[in-house]
Amino acid sequence: KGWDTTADDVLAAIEEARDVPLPDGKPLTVSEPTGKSVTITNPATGETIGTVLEADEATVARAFDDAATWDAPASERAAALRKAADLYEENYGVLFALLAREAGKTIADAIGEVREAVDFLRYYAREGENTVRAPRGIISAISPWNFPLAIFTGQISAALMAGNGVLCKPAEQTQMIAHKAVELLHEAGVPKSALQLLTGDGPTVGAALTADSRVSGAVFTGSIDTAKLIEKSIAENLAPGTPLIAETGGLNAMIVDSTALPEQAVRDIVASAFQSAGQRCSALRCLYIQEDTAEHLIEMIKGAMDELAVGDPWLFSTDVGPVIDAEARDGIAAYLKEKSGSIIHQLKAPETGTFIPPTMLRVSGIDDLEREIFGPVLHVATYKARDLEKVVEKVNARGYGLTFGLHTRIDDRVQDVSESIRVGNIYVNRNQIGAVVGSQPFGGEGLSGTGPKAGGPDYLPRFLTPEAGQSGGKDWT
Ligand code: TXE
Repeated sequence: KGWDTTADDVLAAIEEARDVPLPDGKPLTVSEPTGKSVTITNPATGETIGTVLEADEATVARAFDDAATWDAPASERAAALRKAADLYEENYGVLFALLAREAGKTIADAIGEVREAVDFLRYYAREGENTVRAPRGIISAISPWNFPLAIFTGQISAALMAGNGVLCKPAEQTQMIAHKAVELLHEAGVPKSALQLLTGDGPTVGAALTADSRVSGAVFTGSIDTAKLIEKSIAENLAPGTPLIAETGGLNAMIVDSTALPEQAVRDIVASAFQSAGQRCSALRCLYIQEDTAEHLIEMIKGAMDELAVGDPWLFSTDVGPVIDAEARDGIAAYLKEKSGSIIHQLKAPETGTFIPPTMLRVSGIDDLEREIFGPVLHVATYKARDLEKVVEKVNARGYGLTFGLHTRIDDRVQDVSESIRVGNIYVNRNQIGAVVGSQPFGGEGLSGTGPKAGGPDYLPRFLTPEAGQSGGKDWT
């Protein structure tokens, strides 16, 4: 409880979880679900690890009929979410196993992810405990595969704590883990009518969840293209002003000037680019190094990359696991083939499973990145000291605004760059990695999302009806 668990406990749980049978998934709806069965594959091995019943349109329609807001006092809702946090912790072995086998997460990433999910539950329980404002109604929550437990739990726990009824749809690749999470939330006391899980695909279930006039708000994390589709569907089908919280991708940059401490910068560069196999929306995509120290730093990055162990996510020694599926692998591999002339360092990766070897490419700048490559691929550019402002302008001009990293020992530079860069999260002399629930809320600007930042004080209130005098949710987009 509360993570006073010892390392020995964790090791024992991981050992036990190695062979734990994984639960099959299905919609967890009030009415009996119907649909078709699909198999789920372990990305590291290609083996089938379970089956999931995916909802059809009729199941989604019945879920809307059965959906209800959670009309218990806020203190009762908070108690249930805290109980769910305890249950997540008690079940961490099976959650690790699901994260490793269904999502290809390394053990270190799985541990971090369970912690983050637990933090979300406790954080929103506390944030919403004293609220008196009314919920919006029924919220659709659509989540991605890259944080299949943490983002999924963060979205639904905030909406639930505000008293809404929630219909949630996980990504196709990670439906079993969502199933386990919702089972635990129901066991903790969240009513089935207030939280229904609709396993299924984007075009069927996702689209239905954002086109029904009974939806009062939606929350989404995923690709920009899907965010645009959802925005369009909401505008066409739902009441004017229906809010959408969208968190999409980024083309995240980092600047390392020649006053930076090289060992620290290199450690942070490698973590920011390759942790979670580069499949974090916060991940470093384009590194700018000041020209006079660039060659030395690039050699150091190569050395640090060589230390990365790529392979079986279940081994404690593994740093980089597979990417999520064959489609992702083939897309990234085709990109690397096209850019093969620019590759300056590349590791080896296992032949079986959907692996991409960590790779470093030389580019002239962020302009060379056509789109977000969601994998362990780092682009490196150099800049002259006098061009620092131009680099910042170029990064801003790309229109994404999620994360940005800066390594320098000049205080004025920290201030100048922080003031001019337009992103949601800035990381100075540290790794450029994600959120810390409660203390480092996370979210982007521009093409990266609509805000508000998850894990911060503005997030949960957006699931409540606006206070008197506020316009009906216009402040959302
Ligand atoms: O995303 P999708 P995909 C980025 C990343 C990645 C790319 C594609 O660049 O390579 O997106 O990933 C649901 N109506 N990120 O294809 O399709 C879908 O079922 C409603 C960044 O996996 O956007 C899933 O639950 N919903 C990222 C969710 O949308 C629909 C995380 C996300 O899938 C739908 C993931 C529709 N018409 C991908 N179509 C981040 N920001 O962290 C699909 N979905």
